[in-house]
Amino acid sequence: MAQTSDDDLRYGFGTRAIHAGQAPDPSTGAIMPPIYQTSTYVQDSLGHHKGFEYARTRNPTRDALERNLAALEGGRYGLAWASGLAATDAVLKLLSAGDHVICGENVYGGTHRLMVQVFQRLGLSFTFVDARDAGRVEDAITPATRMVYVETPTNPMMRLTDLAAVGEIARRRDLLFVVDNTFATPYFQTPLEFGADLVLHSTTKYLNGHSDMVGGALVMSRDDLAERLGFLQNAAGAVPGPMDCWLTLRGTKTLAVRMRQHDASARRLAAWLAERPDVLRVYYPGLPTHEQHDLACRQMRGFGGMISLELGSLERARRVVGAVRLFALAESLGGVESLIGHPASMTHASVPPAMREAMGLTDGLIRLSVGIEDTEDLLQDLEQALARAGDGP
Ligand code: P1T
Repeated sequence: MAQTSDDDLRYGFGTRAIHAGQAPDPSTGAIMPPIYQTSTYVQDSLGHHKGFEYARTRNPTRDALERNLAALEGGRYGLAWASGLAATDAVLKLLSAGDHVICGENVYGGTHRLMVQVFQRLGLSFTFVDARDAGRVEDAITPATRMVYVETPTNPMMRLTDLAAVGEIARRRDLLFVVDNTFATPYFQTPLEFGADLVLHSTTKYLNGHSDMVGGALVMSRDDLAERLGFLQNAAGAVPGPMDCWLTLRGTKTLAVRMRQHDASARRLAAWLAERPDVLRVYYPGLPTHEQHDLACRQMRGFGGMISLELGSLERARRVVGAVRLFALAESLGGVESLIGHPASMTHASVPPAMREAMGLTDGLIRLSVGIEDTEDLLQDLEQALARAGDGP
């Protein structure tokens, strides 16, 4: 686990993104942190080494990434993982058999799968609630509850959790509050300031931003959590390799400028889509018609690049994803290139159909990850795809 310095936290976001956690290499002056592609470190003598013993435990490239991510989230400690789900896996390993978790009912399908198909078998129990309503989170608390876990905005319904309200419940009832901040990124939202204990990322997405690796991260300020999660990182070993850490570190340098463009294009596309009669609903927190738009304005500094659309039927969804030319049909999100996905059959296929239907995750829903291509090109691509898909069912 790597720790931020006061120096790292002194600057504005764009400056931290480029400089925090990394200094020119002392031996050569290389401005980029080297990729320490090594499994082990030679020790001077028994019990005497330079702070690095074995690369599962520590790696200097990973240290730099962990410090950088912690500085971006405004936390003291960062921990990098082999994937976003490896980070979630570590968070759940903070608990013991018999413990209960309250989870937002809309989370990434793989998060739901990990909870229900892996950790439930090991003795944890889960209640999935509509976390748009903080009251429902509080009502679900039992004597065994230890953790509240939410995504905000959620994947793919773009629902929000009131971070201050749930943060206050978690503090009062002594529960760990975990927030998956993958969709918003720290550029637009910093959950630690609202009382979250742990911020989780799939760094695969916006933080890396170039769709060329898979990774995860946790950021926190509490010493006890940093110590235990650092222990778990080494004990269970789901660590990212140095090359992937380096790619993520290169990605975060441009996070601020990329997020500004994702956000600007998504706002424009969402407003345009919302006017079209052949699009039944647009889910985007930046739209004044989004039912939690006011909350978005209170706890977010922008709305990001993810939009979901209701097209009314599986057939129309199929035609639109088949007709786009620039948007690529693929899982994942947050890269510079625009992607289109069908959550019901792709990212959320492992969520039981009844649960999907109940939250509006229908077979007619498609999800856009708006990239940073020219906005007009993206708009024209969607326009021709919707026109070719027609109005029919
Ligand atoms: O894929 P991985 O790096 O393991 O991250 C899992 C994860 C965690 N949290 C959120 C909000 C996510 O969206 C994801 C991964 N999501 C996709 C692959 C997707 O296309 O939605």
